[in-house]
Order: sequence, then C-alpha cells, then structure tokens
Amino acid sequence: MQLSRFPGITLVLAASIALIGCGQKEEPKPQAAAPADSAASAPKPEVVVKIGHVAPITGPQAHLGKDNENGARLAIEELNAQGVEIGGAKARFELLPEDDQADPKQGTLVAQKLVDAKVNGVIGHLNSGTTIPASKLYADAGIPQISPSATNPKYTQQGFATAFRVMANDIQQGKVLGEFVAKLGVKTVAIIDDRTAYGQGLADEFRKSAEAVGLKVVANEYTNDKATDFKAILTKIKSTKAELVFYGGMDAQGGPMAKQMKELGLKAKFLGGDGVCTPEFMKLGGPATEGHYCSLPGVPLDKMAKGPEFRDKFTKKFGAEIQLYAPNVYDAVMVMADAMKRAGSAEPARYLPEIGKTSHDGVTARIEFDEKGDLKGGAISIYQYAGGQLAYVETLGGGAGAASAAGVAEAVKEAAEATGDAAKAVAGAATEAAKEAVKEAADAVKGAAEATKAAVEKK
Ligand code: ABU
Repeated sequence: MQLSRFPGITLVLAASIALIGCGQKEEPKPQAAAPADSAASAPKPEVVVKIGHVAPITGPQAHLGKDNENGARLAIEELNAQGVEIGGAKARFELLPEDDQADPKQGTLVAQKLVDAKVNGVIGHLNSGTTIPASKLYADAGIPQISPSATNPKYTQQGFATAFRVMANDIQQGKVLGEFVAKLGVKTVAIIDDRTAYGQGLADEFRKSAEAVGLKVVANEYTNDKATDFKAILTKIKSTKAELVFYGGMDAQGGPMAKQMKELGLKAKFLGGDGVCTPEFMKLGGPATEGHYCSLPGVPLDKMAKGPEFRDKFTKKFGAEIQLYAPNVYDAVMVMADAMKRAGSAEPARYLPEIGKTSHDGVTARIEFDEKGDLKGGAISIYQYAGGQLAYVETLGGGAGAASAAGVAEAVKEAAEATGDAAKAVAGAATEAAKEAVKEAADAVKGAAEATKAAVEKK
C-alpha cells in the first residue's frame, strides 16, 4: 500500500509487499485472513529509504571511490541492524551506488538516473567537478544531497537549499596552506593544478593566501587529472629555483609528480591538499614522498572520540585501510538518517529542513551546518609523509565543532592517563606503607622476643 507521493518512501505492510533492489517490486503474496485479535501483534509497517551514492568507481580515483562507497555501506548496514524507526515505521535503508568516473558529464548522467529512481537522498559526489553540476539536478528535484568530500566553495554558494557538505571547504584549506608555508620559512613557491574544479579552485585559494603572507609565486603550471608525466613542467619549475611546489589535484597525479621531482633533482618541498593526503600517494611516490606535506579537513581520526572504533570496524569489515573520506561518508549517511528520524519522514520535502538543524556528534566532527550548508567551524590539519605514514603536524583554522570534539577526546585520554598514574602512585604509596608496617611489626616482634629473653634470663 503506497501512502506517499514518493515511491522511494513506499509505506508497506511488511508481510504483504516488499520492495527490493532499485525499484523492483515483488508481487504481494497471498495470505490467510488475520485473526481478529492479531492487530496488537501485527508487524510494524516498513519504509524503504533509497540512498543514492556517487563516486568514481573506475579510473584513476577508483580506490577513493570504493573507499567512499564502503563508508556508505558500513553506515547503512548499521542503520538496518539498529532497526531504525521513521515516523513509526521500520526503516529499511537501501544503497543505490553509481559510478561517475570523476567525469562531470557522467556525473550529471548518473545524477539524473538517481532522480528518476526517486531516491530519498544522495551522498556524494566525491569530486567537486561532478558534485557542482549534479547539485542542480538534485536541487530541481528537491532531493537532499550531502557531499562528504567535494571542497570547492562554489558547491554551497549556488544557493541550493538541498546542498550540504560535511567538511571544511577550499577557501579555508587554501588559506591555512599558504600560512603554513610561510611558517616553514619558505619564500618562493611554484603552483601546479590539474584544471579540475577542485585542483584549480584549491590552487587559486592557496595562491591568494601565499601572496597575502608575502610569498613569491615564481611559476604557475597546469596538468590534467589523467596525466602521468610531469617532467616538462617540473623541468621549467626547476629553473625557477622555487623552494616549494604546491599541487592542487589528486594522489594519482601527485604521487608520480613527487617521484619525478626527485628523479629530476628538484630540492623543493612538495605540498598538496586533501586529494594527495592518502596512502596511495605514498605508494605511487615511494621514498620520494618522504618529508613532504599535505593537509586534510578535520582533525586526525585517532584524536576523535569515535575515530579509533570506526577505523577498527572499517578495516575489519573491508580488509583494507581507510584511504581518505570513508569516515566523512559514514557521517553524511548518519546525518541524513538522523534528519529523517527527527522529521518522522523520509520524504525529501519533509526531512530537508531537519538537515539544516543538525547537531550530530560524528566520527569526524560535531556536525552542524551554516546557512549555506557548509560545516560550521571546519578545521584543517597538516601532515608530513614520514616512513610510509602520515605524521600529524598540527591543526589550524576551524572552531568549535571539530576542535571541541577532538579536545574532549584528548581530555578524556589525558584524564584516563592521569587516573592511571594516580592509581599507580596510590598503589606505590600503599606498598611503601605496607613495607613500613611490616618492618615496624618485625621490629616489635624482635623487641618482644628480646624482652622475653631478658625476662627469662632475669628469672
Ligand atoms: N576535496 C578533494 C577531492 C574532492 C574534490 O573536491 O574534488
């Protein structure tokens, strides 16, 4: 029995009709008439909630797209296991995954497919270059969209009530990166970008920030998000003697670029944004990545109260380490589900206003949105590639949200450590006191024995 104008929010009597897969229906099974007293024990109605997810699952960014999709799968599995209720009906979440190949045209094609499937919401896309054009289709259809990773500011500046993102944007990231380079004592920088909405946008913000803090930009070069050979532009940059190369782009290009810098004998430091802050960057660049820097929106997962638990669950379930945005995707799904619960409806028009009122204690941050749909108080952290690991350097920018959650986690850890130390001290003190008491008792026994002996001798 369909009660909604959205087929994706089909309210059904669980025992009579089950919706499965992407809009496929099973025919209702004939059933015996219910006894008169069965109303109280009748199964709860069920609401099927279709969550679209879009990322590049093929091509050079497939490892990132699969990481995102796994984050969504984990969240949906947990929601289904929790037996979430929406408006008194048992919710069954379904993931509708799509591959946009990080290509803007393909991005709009799959977005239209999800609109046609009447999904209840969309998590994605991964790339700014696909998220921005797709966001108009979702906005026109009134479908809420939460991007876990598209950081180009334009996404939320278009004025779409349906657009949200759960991480800091590239105005914040570019500013922090420029200021960080100045702190390194570097005076001259070369800038390369991949001409994507993300790469070019971040490079532009970095350039503004670098110039504002007095750095000299000695070269501006371009590549693309399919390139593998950067020797021509790196040779030009070498002649400028730039002390640092900033790259706006993703790890599939950044890793080989760092490797080729070393092969060409460039002594410059390499710095990039979140697109290169991955294990894949270090895999592709090898030892040449050692000592270089990157940034990530948010604070390190291990400093967040729920971070280590998420990492354990993820690696156990998928047998793979987190690449980049899986925790943000997980949070985005949970934010969407939370808004549906509060609205008592998975109907887009009903739960959309609740997304804006979100205050969700996520794995990556306390998630609250500003009037544009951007994360409030998004922080940016800097990392250094060290021994095949991302070594945390510092967190800059941002405010209350991420920082306070991280602060709480840190404070709890410190308190636990302090409690442990205090307990050890108490135990130590107790041991000392006990030793002293035993010694005193022994002395007393010895004294008594001597007194007894003296008394006997006297007799
Ligand atoms: N945030 C970097 C990668 C995704 C994007 O914005 O294109």
